[in-house]
Amino acid sequence: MVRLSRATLSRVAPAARPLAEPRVTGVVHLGIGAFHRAHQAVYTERAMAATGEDRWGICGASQRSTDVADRLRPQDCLYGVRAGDEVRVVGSVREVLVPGDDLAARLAAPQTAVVTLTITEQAYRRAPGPGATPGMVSSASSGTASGVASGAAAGAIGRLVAGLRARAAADAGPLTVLSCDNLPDNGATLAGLVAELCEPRLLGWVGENVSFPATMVDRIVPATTPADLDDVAARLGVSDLGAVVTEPFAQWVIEDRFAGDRPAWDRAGALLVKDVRPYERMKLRLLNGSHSAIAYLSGAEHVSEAVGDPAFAEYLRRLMDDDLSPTLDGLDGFDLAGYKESLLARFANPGLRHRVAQIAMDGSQKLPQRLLDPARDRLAGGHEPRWIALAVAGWMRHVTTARELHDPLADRLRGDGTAGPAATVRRLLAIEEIFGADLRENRVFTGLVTDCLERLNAGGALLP
Ligand code: CS2
Repeated sequence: MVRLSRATLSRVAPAARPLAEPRVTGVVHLGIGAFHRAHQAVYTERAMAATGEDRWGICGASQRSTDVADRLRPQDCLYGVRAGDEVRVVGSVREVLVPGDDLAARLAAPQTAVVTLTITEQAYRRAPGPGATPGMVSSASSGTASGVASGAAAGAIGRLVAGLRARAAADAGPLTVLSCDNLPDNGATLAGLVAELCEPRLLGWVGENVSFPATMVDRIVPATTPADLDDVAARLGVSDLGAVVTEPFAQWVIEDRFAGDRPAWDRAGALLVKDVRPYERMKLRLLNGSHSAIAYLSGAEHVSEAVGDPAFAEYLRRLMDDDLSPTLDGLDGFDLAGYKESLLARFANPGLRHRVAQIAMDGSQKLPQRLLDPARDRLAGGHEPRWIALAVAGWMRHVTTARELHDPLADRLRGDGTAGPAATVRRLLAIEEIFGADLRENRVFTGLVTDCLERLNAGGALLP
């Protein structure tokens, strides 16, 4: 089968061809994985289609490997997105960079007006130290230079700062930097980490020229499998090694605080608002929190199988209703009950082969904002967040028993496998980078998690 490219596009059904053919690169994206290709790249293409603009092509950079470049470059950066039964070739990506390419030059180009990032939670990690704070990310912006993140400095955020330095030197104009990672206050968090890596002069320039709006992004995008590639090829009539498979649903809420020009994402369905926080909390806690609970408790291989089990679906309802929803505010007039039902329906989508192992990765970086912050809120109100405690105990069982543990803190999490539940809970709750200094002191929380871990180890049912 011939490979997808501009030259072979004529073989693709007209309705499945790109909506736009940008001639200028206006957006640089750091972390061009499947999620970006199925989310921001799609919004950006639709925005261009809605306005007829052709200056919002995307230059996507990979953080570590050449895999995406190897797949997309031979295809002129075209790739298919299948959502439900619909497949369409997306045309917004113009270039893919690999580590070592001159990303700073792209960030310094005057036509670049926006930088988006999907670099995953762990790229925002701060090194433990005097400036590091419990729950790391949520208060990163209030840290001091002594807490500069080793990961952030060496990784994507360091590369972003190098690009800002080049842009300042070129006097190339204002820039908006949009974190699209699943973190609370992702804009301010990123701004704080950037500030820690800037010398005073650069910091002054950033303060005047760069904004870091908060965003909430949502679309379930499982890692692409060989079977997905075969399926998309059969539907498109050309082979496509860059294809992604996702759900029909997509949501993007963006704080309306741009430093300069931007694609008309509002014309593509994105919501531009004054305050993202209510949406962001709702999504991080209800969707991502449930996802993590599924990953550590269900025992299923795929999310859809987990929620197909009525007892497990009932557990998720209680988790959302009793422990997570009461911690949300600012959603007056919003149909929260409908949102929760729609989450269960999205999770149940049998067309999405979403492996729970994918969600289970990097739990140490996900737990704080998804489950521990709401647990704190409930504890502070005198409540017992027992469904959250169960998910946390599930995570503890996972990190102490998993054959392969994919987590930046793996070495500290594993343990020797001989400790009983109480000792395991004590040892893990002492890791301040995850649990802060407060949760281990909280008798209610410690008791709940210990009970739950005992119950899980004994093979007990999730619901009493
Ligand atoms: C998931 C998210 O892998 C995970 O941790 O919870 O990637 C989730 O699918 C997305 O945030 C959905 O928007």
